[in-house]
Amino acid sequence: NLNISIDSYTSFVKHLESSTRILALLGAGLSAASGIPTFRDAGGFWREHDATQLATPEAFAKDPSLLWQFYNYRRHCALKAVPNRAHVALAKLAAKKSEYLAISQNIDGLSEQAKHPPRNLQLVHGSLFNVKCTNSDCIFLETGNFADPIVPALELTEQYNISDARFPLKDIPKEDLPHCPKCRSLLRPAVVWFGEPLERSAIDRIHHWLDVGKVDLMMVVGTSATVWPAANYIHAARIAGARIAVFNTEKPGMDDDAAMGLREQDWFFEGDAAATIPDTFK
Ligand code: BJW
Repeated sequence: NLNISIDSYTSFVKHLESSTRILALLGAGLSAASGIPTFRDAGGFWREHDATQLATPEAFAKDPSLLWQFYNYRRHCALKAVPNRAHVALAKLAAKKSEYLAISQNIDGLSEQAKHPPRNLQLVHGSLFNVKCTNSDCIFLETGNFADPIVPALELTEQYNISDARFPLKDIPKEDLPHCPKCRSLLRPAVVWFGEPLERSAIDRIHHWLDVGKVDLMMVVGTSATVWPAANYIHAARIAGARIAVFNTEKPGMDDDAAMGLREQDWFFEGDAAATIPDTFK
């Protein structure tokens, strides 16, 4: 039951199939159909907390017990979630088009689970399954830690079922939160919080990709494009000649200054990305 014209869909698929250099910017809406909450709409609250207020170094410094309960819960949900039709279709597109690059703001690991080739997937906000030391003199980083719970104190039980806001959170002593095996300082999720720089290697890789030349198509999937520098890659692709295709449940502002200000030659596909992303690559 989608309000999408066949002509517009056909013209998009034709352009997609003939495109060589395709960039995609992926956001939380891509995983919405897999049951992962987004940040800035109805899903943007965890219990009484605004998720964007929790995603800061200040919130972690103030209350590491709260933050670890938030991230351990999200690890638990992401581990139970299954990639949806859009994750799979994009993974197939990536396997088919060697010059495709997906920039994912998502930390849930669902594109990876859908077998998106790593060579054309660039995470920019880290991963729920990577942890690093909070001590800036220690370089400990662990990738691919899928333990659930990450430490015994965070184990979800019938008595501590924090998916239900009526269950109280715990005040977990620091010594029971995840610790660095090297220096014993607190560990933290290796995600990018507000005010923190993105990994240099991620930025460099995207810039090198953009420097190669013309971009045929920019796909903007399930993101509000309000967070920088990620949102700026839409603009960079436009400057490099790309036509833009937006897949979102809500129409972006038509203001030219907005990251997604759409033009005549662009496409907007309204609805759940899991239903609107074409699955044309077998
Ligand atoms: C569907 C759907 C369905 C729903 N199908 N669609 C003023 C101006 C410009 C910039 C700044 C400024 N003040 C501060 C800044 C910088 C700041 C920033 O951008 N702030 C803005 C909020 C203004 N950026 C930063 O701080 C970044 N770092 C930085 O700039 O460093 C500079 C620096 C250099 C040197 C030294 C020090 C610093 C870092 C940003 C990190 C963002 N991190 C987070 C949290 C990650 C960890 C975690 O998850 O807990 O990343 S915030 C959060 O937002 C998360 C997301 O990846 C990111 C983007 O959100 P996304 O994916 O777009 O989700 P939503 O919810 O916003 O949108 C979902 C969309 O899907 C909606 O449009 C729905 O309609 C749609 N949708 N269901 C299709 N089924």
